[in-house]
This record gives sequence, structure tokens and C-alpha cells, in this order.
Amino acid sequence: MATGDLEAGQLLCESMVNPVGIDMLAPRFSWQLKSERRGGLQAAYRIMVADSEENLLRCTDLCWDSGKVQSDESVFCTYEGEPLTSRKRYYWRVKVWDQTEAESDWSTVAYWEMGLLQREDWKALWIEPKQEPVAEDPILSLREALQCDNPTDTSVLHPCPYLRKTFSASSAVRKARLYATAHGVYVFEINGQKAGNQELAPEFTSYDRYLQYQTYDVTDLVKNGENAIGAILADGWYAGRIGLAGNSCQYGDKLGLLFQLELEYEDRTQEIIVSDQQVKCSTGHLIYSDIFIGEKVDARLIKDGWTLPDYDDSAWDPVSAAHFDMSGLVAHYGEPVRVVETLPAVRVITTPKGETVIDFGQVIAGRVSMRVEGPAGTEITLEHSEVLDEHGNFLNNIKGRHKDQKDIYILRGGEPETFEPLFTFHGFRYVKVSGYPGVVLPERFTAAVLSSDMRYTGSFECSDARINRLQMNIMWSQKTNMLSIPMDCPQRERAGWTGDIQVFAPTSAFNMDVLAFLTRWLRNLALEQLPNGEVPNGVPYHKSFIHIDHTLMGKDSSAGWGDAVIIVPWALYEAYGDVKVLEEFYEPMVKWIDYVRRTAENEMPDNFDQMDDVQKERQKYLWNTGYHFGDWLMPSASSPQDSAIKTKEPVATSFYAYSAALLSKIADVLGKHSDAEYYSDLNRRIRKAFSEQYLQYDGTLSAHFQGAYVLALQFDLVPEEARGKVAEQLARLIEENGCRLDTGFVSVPFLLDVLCKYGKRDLAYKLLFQTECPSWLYEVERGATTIWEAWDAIKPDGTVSSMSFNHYAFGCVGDWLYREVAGLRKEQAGYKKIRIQPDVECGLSHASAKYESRYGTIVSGWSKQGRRITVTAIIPPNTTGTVILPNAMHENVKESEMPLNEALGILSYRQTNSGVSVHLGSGSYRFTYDLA
Ligand code: RAM
Repeated sequence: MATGDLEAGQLLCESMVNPVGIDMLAPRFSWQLKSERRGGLQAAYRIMVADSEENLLRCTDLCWDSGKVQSDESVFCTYEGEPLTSRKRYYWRVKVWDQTEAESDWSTVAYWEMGLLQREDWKALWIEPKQEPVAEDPILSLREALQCDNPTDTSVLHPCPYLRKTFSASSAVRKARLYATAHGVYVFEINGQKAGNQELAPEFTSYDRYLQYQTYDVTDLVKNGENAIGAILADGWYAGRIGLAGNSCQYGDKLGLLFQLELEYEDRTQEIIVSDQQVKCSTGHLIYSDIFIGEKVDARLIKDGWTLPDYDDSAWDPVSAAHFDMSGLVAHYGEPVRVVETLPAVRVITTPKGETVIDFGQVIAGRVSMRVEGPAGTEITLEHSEVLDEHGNFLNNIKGRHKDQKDIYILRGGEPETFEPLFTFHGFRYVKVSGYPGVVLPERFTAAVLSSDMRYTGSFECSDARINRLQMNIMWSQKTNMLSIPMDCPQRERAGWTGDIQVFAPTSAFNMDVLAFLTRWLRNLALEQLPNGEVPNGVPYHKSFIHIDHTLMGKDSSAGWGDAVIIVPWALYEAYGDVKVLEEFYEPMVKWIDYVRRTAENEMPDNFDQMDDVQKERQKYLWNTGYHFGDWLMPSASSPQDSAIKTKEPVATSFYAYSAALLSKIADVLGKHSDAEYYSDLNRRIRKAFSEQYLQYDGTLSAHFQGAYVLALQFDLVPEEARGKVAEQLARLIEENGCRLDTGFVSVPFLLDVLCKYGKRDLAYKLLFQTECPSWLYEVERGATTIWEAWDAIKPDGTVSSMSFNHYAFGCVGDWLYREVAGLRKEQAGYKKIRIQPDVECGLSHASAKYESRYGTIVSGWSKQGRRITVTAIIPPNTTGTVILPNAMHENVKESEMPLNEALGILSYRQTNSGVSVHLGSGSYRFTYDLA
């Protein structure tokens, strides 16, 4: 019998709410306990699964009944019922008991639906429309590609193929599912209506090994009688011009389509409509569409009603069947790309040069929607950019081949019309409009923001508006760079650089639920790992990427980039407590460390022969050969390459040590204790070699730059007794630099933590509040709305550089804001044990963070008024927390007006030298006290 207020809610299956079309054979369930009482813990649960809602509610013919399981686990509980079948929808619910044996009601019913699990489920044929093969671009060296400033010759681009097929449904349809994928990107319509609301399917993956198909519930689109299904294809990432060098045909030069529409009639009989040679093809109003260059539409060529059954397609061409290995076909995993927000135009500017430019007030990734009325044949051009130049003129600051970001619309004439490109996106805030008939009014333009549609899970807010803007900028950079893959930037490269996400992963997991999104990307990474263990610098690792790496660096991986194979799964485990993510990528991690170990052991630096035996011996623990990106974009370096060359040696060995240490921890989590010992011993040897090689007696490192000190301290590379001196050196370097940072990509995530850990908290805050370049607030004060690639992307004298204005890497400070400033931390992976430790003396008058953990909402907030401190803490049910009240005396602390020893939910408390530490169960608490 259900008692009390206990409830189980927020049901997730494989991190998603009611996913349709997954292919995990043992999906995992999570739920949240809801309880008004303080100190609620789950003591047991019971899950039931059935293949119909009726059976589930009647508890008959169940696919799985877990029975009452004595367990406090409410996340990642694995399905253990009868084997799951293709296409079936499964319904599930859960009930819980708490530690007082109170029993909840059954939760509301949730579901998931399986996709096509077997190769034989696919009856469809790959088809290819009549088309010119996509023109292959000449391979240029990186320098040539970047210097290439000519606008793209769009005459080589081809019209988008349209494909259609008619079919009849012999009676009323009770269920219709469309399974589809493409070589290229696609959109489907059935009877004139778009299938689903996702964009740019099948999205960007390592296509030759991992191609997703999407599942659409199209029950409402299919009607009894005659129907038509149609698709438009475009080059997308598959054949379009992508990456730094802007090459086409990375995976193929022909577009193709695979689809299967499955109907189930009211009488349960079934029918399947597939892609085959009965499909017909043509072209239409999309003159070309390239994912980078842009899209051109001639609305005069719109084929009205082309996906209606009675459309006359007699002049359309046949398609041809094609054969491709289907072994890489997988169900789409994680949230799809969608239009997640629509922004109004803020203003229309006439620039000093006389250009008409729309300002959307925010740098985004996405596209413009334009309303217009005018004579047929009028050609409107929309050009996109993130910045204006120092005079306020439009500036396409991104250099290189195919970096046009230009859409063209030719009016049909007559009625008001709307244009929004289908198969391209741009990184922009400003849009230059040319050829618009009449006045360019802001209300005629909106910007659609494209992003992988993940749940927002975190927010941070404090008493300094500039820091709040910084947090917003981090969010925006995440939103607009997590678009199918974790990209470096949405304009120049849009590449899955492993280093960038490695540094940003912890912050990203505060802001959004990135578990499925990053797990999918890691699956691609594991598939792209080279046989020798190297983890490529970017994933997907397409031909042009490989070419650049080989010609530029002579290999495929770099320290701090390849280490993503260990660091990203670890960040996911930490944030979500997901052990499976460690299990799944354990082998690739081992292979990577093994590659690094072999490289360190076998490749010796040039001066090896001049070394004595002791020095020679230690070289095998130092990763000191080959090209690495080092502490990429260190501000004081004269160029990116200069920062790589100057910093690569200590960075590489530091990451070797760090990854070995993490792998040792991971092995322990997985119960592989002898592996754990092996990696911890390896880590010990690397650390010893590091300090013997690079550390001087006075605490200086031979690589005397901030990032080297940060890494050495963060990764414990110097002996304990030397750490104080090393920290002094770091502090000195920062002070000598005018209290400004000089850290690059891979050290900046740890900079402020290291300073706090070594008693330099004041200096950490000086860096945070610094407004001179380089600093986070310099960008904010210069009007940044996203995080810049380089701290001085706009120089103090106003010069606008050709760097990207939307790179999330330096936004990694977000993680520190949540943890240190607001004090929202974890004591156990996945926040089963929480720590609230606010920094009430950081110079702000209040700060607070909210995080939707898998267990529920966590809040850590504080305010300071004179000597009066208020700390708010929300600890979700089924977790416990420790709240640290800095500089408090326990007898002065009140919790919701009650003395500590009388307050409900408090398990214990302890007076320490630095304050009071309160151990508590779930609930919402408000502590007040005066600073001692
Ligand atoms: C740049 C990318 C990325 C970085 C690499 C090394 O071109 O934008 O941020 O990881 O180089």
C-alpha cells in the first residue's frame, strides 16, 4: 500500500525521456525520488515492463518484473527481462520504498521503443537519384587553403535531388514508423507534411563505420487511401565541403537514401513501403545547398504539392539501386539536432560603408528566417558573420576556402513568401542583406538556433553582472557548438577536435545533460582509433583532417587531444556516475596509454647521445618527441605554432602522467585492481622522471610559463615538499604579468583550482575579475556574447582578428564557478554524495548554482550582508550532503530559525577550525549565521 508523500518521477530510459527507435538490448532506467520529508533515501525499488500499457497496468504478460530489489540505486538500473524485439514499444513504471518502509504508488507510465535490431529487418534498398557526382576539390596545403580568399565558385555545386514514391494504405492505420538515413543530409515529407522536427539528419558521424538511421512516428501523416512520401537530399557532411581546408567528398561523391515506412493497420496486418527502384527523382527549388558555403533557393522552381499523392511525376527520372555494407548502421542515439530557440532581430544597421546589416544581438549557430514580398526573380543575398570590423562595417573575418556563409533567395513573386535554408547553418550574429526589395525591417527576420536538443541542467548566478554574462556566454558557446558533435567552432572548422571537448567536458556536464551526446561521439572516437592506439586529433576523422594532420604534424594525435579518450569518459562518470561509460571505453583507453608508453620508450630526443646513464634511463618515462599542440594559444606566444613548440614538452609528459593516473582510478572503479596498480606505478615513474628532468631546486620549471606550473601542480608531478615553492613561482609569473593569465587550452581548466589549492585564492579571484586582456571579463567588456577562441580576438586597440568568436574551450572556467564560487560539488561520482562549500569571502555579495542531477535538483547558494551569511542548500532525495559553513561557530548557526541541534534532517555536525561542517539528508535548508 502506498503511504506518505513518496513518489518516483522523471523517468529516463538511456538518459532520454521516452526514446523512440533505440537499439540497446539492455537499456538502463533512471528515476527520481520525490519526497517532502527531509532525509529521504530509497531502500528498495520495483520495475515492471510490458509491451502494452494495458498489460503493464494489469500486471499481466510482463516482459520484466524486477520484483522488490533492496537497493538504493535509482540511476542506471539495467533491464533484465525477456529479449527485446525490433520495432516494439515497451512501457515501464517503477515504485520505490524508503528507509522507513514507506511505499510509493507506481510512477506514471513511461516508454521506449526499439528500432530495427537485425540486418534482416531492413527490406529497403539504398537508392541513388540521378545526379552529377559532387565535384571533388583540389587538395591544397593548409596554408593554401587558409589563404584562399576567393569566393566559392558556386557553379560547380549541384541542385538538391528530390525523391518521391506513392503508396496506398488499404485501411485505417494505427501505427506508422519511418526508418531512414542518407548519404548526405535529408528531410522527409509525407502528404505535404514534414516528418519529425529534427534537422540535418542523419547528423555527423564517422559515416564509413557508424551511420545512424532515424525513427519517426508518422502515424498522423499517413492516411487511409492514396499517399505520397518524398525526401530532399543535400551534400551535408558526407559529400559537402567541410573542415579547415574546406574539401568536398570526404565520404563519397554521390548522395543516396535508405528508407522504410512500416504501416500497421487497425486489424494488426502490416505493410512496408521501402526505398527501391520505384522511387522517382527530380530536382526543384534548391539550386544548391552546402553545409558550409550556404544555400541557394529559386522559389520560382518550387514544385507545389510534390509530396502529395496526385502530383504528376511522369517527367521524373528513375533512381538506381546501390549496394552498401549495412554493418555500420545504428539507431540514432541521443537528442537530435533541432531548432532550439528563435531570436528576433535586435536592430538593422546601415554601416559606414552603406551596407544593410541585421544584428541579432547574439552569436549563434543556425540560420535566418526571412519574410519578403516582391517581384519574381528578385535575388536576395544573406551573408553571415560573428563580428563587425573596427569601423562598424560588415566583416567576414573567417579566412579560407569555402568559408562564405552566404545564402541566396530568388523570389517567386506575388504573395508574401518566407525563406529559411534547409541544409546549411552558419556561425553568426550579423547578417548583411543585399537585394531585399523594400525596407529591411527587423520584424521580417528571425534567427533559428540549431543545437543538439539536450536538457539544460545547470545555472549559475551571482552579484556581478559581468560574471553572469560570462556564464551566459559559456552556455551560448556550448549550445551552439554542441551541434551533432562537440565542435570547436560553428564557422571555420566545425570539427570534433578532441582537445577542445576534453577541456570543456566538466563544464558542459553542469550546463546540460551531455551523457548520451558525448557517449555517441566517444563511440565514433573508439571506431576511429588507429590500430597503433593513436586517438585522432578530431572525430569524425575524415580524409581532409587526416591529410592536414599528416602534412602538418606527421601523425594523427597530440598530447592533451588524444587523452580525450580517458578524460571525457571520466568526466561523464564523475558527473553522472555511469560506470558503463568507463567499461565501454576501457579498451581504447588502454590502447592509447600503451601507444604513449611505447612512444615514450622508443622515441628519444635529439640530444639523447649526450646524456649520462641516469638521464638516459629516465627518458623512457618522458613523452618528449614528436609534434604536439602543447598549451595551445598561450597568450604570450607569437603564434599558435609558437605556443605549441614552446610548451609541448612539459605538456606531453604532464598528460601522460595524468592519463595514467586517471586510468588507474578507472581500473579501480571497474574492479581491475592489478591494472590499477600497474597504471599507478607507471604514473609514479613518470612523475619522478618529470621532476628530475624539469624541476630546479628553487621551484622553477625549465619550461618557465604559467601553464607548465599549473599542470605540474594539478597533476602532482612535483614532490610534495617542492609544491609550495612551485606554487610561488606560478604566483610570481602571474603577478609579473600584471595579474593576468598566460595559459593556453590545456592548462586553463586547472589554473584557478591550483591557485585555490595552494593558498592563492586572492590571486585566483584577481584573475577572474581581471578586465585587462587576456582575461575572461576583457571579452565580456568588449561585448562578447560567446567565448572567443583567442583572448584577444578583438585587440585592445579595437582591431578585429580572423580568429573564431565562438570556441567553448576557454569557457571551461564555468566548472570552477559552479564548484568554487557557488560551492556546488560532489563527493561521490554522480552526486550520490554532495558537498556544498560556498566561498562567502570571494568579494561577491551572493552567488548560487542549481544543478539537475540524475537524483534531482541540487542548489547551493549563499549571500553576505555585512557579517550576516545565509547559505541555502537543496539536497535531493536518495542522496546525502555535507554543507560547509565557512567561518561559522556552531552555536550561532540557525537552520530555518532552529538551532542546529534541533533542525530536522541534520545527521551530524562538527566544528572545525575553518567553520562548521554539517552532514545532512535530503531536503531544502536555509542556514544563517554571523561570521566569527
Ligand atoms: C584549431 C581548432 C581547435 C584546436 C586545434 C588544435 O584550429 O579550432 O580549437 O583544437 O586547432
